[in-house]
Amino acid sequence: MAEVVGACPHDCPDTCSLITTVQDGRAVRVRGNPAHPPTDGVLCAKVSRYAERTHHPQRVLTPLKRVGAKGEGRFEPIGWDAALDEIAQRLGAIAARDPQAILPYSYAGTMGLVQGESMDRRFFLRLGASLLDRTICSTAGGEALTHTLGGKVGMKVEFFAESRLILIWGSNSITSNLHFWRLAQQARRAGARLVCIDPRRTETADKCDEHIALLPGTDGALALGLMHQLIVNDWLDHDYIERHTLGWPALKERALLWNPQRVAQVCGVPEAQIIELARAYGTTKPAAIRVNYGLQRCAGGGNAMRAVACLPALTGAWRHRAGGLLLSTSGHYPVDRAALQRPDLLAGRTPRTINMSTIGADLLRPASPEFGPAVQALVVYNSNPVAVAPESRQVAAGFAREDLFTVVLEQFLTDTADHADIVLPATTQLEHWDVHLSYGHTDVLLNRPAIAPLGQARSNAQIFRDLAARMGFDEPCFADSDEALCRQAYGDKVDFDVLLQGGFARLAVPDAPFADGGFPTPSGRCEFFSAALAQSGEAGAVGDGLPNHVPNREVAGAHPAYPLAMISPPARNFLNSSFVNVQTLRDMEGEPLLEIHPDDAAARGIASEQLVRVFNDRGEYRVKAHISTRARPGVVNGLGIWWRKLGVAGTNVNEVTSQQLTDIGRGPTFYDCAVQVAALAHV
Ligand SMILES: Nc1nc2c(c(=O)[nH]1)N[C@H]1C(S)=C(S)[C@@H](COP(=O)(O)OP(=O)(O)OC[C@H]3O[C@@H](n4cnc5c(=O)[nH]c(N)nc54)[C@H](O)[C@@H]3O)O[C@H]1N2
Ligand SMILES: Nc1nc2c(c(=O)[nH]1)N[C@H]1C(S)=C(S)[C@@H](COP(=O)(O)OP(=O)(O)OC[C@H]3O[C@@H](n4cnc5c(=O)[nH]c(N)nc54)[C@H](O)[C@@H]3O)O[C@H]1N2
Ligand code: SF4
Ligand SMILES: [Mo]
Repeated sequence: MAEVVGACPHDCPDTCSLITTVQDGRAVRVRGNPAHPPTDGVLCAKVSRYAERTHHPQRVLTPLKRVGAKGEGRFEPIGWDAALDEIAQRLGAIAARDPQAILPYSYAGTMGLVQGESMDRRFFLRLGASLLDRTICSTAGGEALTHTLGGKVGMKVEFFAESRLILIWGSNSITSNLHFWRLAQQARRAGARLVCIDPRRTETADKCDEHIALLPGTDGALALGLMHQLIVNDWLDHDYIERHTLGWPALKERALLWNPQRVAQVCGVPEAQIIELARAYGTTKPAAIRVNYGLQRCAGGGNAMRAVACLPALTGAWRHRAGGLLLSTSGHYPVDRAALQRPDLLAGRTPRTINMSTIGADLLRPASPEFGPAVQALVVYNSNPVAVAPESRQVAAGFAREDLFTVVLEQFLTDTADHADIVLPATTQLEHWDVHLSYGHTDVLLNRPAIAPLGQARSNAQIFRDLAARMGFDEPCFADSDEALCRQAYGDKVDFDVLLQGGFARLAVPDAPFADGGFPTPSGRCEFFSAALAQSGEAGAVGDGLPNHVPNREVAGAHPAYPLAMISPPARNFLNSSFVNVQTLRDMEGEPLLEIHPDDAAARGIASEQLVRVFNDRGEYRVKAHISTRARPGVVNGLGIWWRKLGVAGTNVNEVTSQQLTDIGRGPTFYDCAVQVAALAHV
């Protein structure tokens, strides 16, 4: 029996410290590390099942070569040598014509710096492949925050426990940020008031003191409405505004256009609720905002995030360590990305960039002078785009192209792996080294392998090292081991011996980072006005450099044929599309569900638990209707993200989502999606 300290690799703000119990070379239990304060000995239900996921009978354990049609998922095992030879030969031939016809596609299946953004990046940079704009989750909010506060920086999560008022804004903490929720409860026991701002009545909303069920995509209007009330009631910190902000006169003028009556109408919530929220925010100290990515998956997501991020500077909330705002802490980490990724390997070449959120359209795009060569080869790892990318009909058609050479590094035969020409078996977190940052706390974590790789699995870094050798890339950086890469990630900024001993190290981050201003923006102030945004014109029609309300493209009730607005937030027992194939977790989720309000169901003759089709011009998916007041009238909630092949009729929620992008950050607009719902016969 041995116990090995590791880190949770998943795309979750909590980045827990794990302890894996190993018996006879097998991981028998994964639990939370009680010595790591943010984890506090507790894991979510999903990762408590990580041993079940790792030793899953359907793990891919050898390289596979396709024998059926693309998408069918029929493969036969081949040896590593044959697999690597074929890939090197195919990629080499394409690269000889134009390496930009090769596209890497990856996201945060693991957030590890080594298995997610080191040897892989070196490989593709050396090759001169197309670059990937990794926008699928957080760039709208992340870039908006950076244009306002100067980086992905903010409150330290532990101090939420001392707040007197917490706005949980666009986040279902119990589902997707469990360890923050513990702190919020601590605050509540000490007398704090919790307010949840979310179109869906989530389990988090149930447990807050108040729930503001605004229409999707109206957060910018709500934030401007709060500013209006702060101004007219003079709940402003004039000294803080004067010394530490930029652009207040112009923002003030805009905010004064947003009286409670107008905001109530746009947001679809009672006027009194807005006035009361503003009073609470304006008069309670310290007040903290836990904003999350749920509000930025729509046309105006960037502007909404900017409007929310202006609020703490108006009231001077930043003066207190338990006041301010937290979206992401990842900007606090001194990661040496140049050392890990080696952009120098481009050697002056400037490949084109392809946005991962429009992969459907881009795989179907022919060569043209503007676009460059058609995509001829795709190497996918740490992601399951066929299930998670918007507008599945196009994504699936792109992946089904017979002339596209597709390699997928995976642990399981996902919807994406089913479309591969070659699948390479990847290790899980229990089988490889890695080092981590977090976007919800401020500790660095080390992940030691607890068990040897299962079957013939290899780590991503190992696979790209092997491919580099096959392609004849002989720069010394292609020889770095996974453990050496772990050390390079932070260089001398983090004491690696501390990581080796305890599994984690704390970053030195000030308790109240902006108590005295000092924002890492160009002006050093909280930038209500952003010159960079005004110049880039990125914020679209309202690109005047000030936050505004940018309405959804697909507003509820606006389209005669598709009158319902659909959002598709994560399911509690899955992590994006990971864990959908873990039986015990799938049993907890039951079936793909669409929550629909009783009035909307009655108007369509939909009975409880009846099979329905959800559709628009982009596509159609099938789910069970769950009649529930968790959905507000006019809005349906299609909980995500099922594997298509485990869903109903081979579909999932992304059949209907769109490839339109956000105002800032080129992000996807999953929650800006008009649909119609119709009953199907009982099956
Ligand atoms: N259990 C579980 N945990 C997860 C994930 C998972 O799939 N499952 N995914 C992980 C990932 S990748 C991420 S990015 C984070 C995401 O976590 P969060 O950033 O918290 O975002 P979501 O959970 O996507 O959405 C949060 C809430 O936003 C609401 N919402 C939708 N539209 C709007 C809107 O217009 N305005 C407002 N105010 N709210 C809106 C949704 O109803 C949802 O309840 O969670 C991570 N954690
Ligand atoms: N409709 C709708 N769609 C959404 C969202 C939504 O809210 N609604 N959320 C969006 C968001 S926030 C995100 S972040 C994306 C997430 O989308 P993805 O990043 O694609 O996340 P997952 O679906 O979890 O898929 C990750 C895959 O990586 C694999 N993997 C894990 N570790 C490793 C490893 O070490 N090596 C290799 N080779 N593979 C590994 C897992 O087995 C899994 O299949 O989805 C987006 N899609
Ligand atoms: S998914 Fe999040 S809550 Fe669950 S173990 Fe990983 S970091 Fe912790
Ligand atoms: Mo995400």
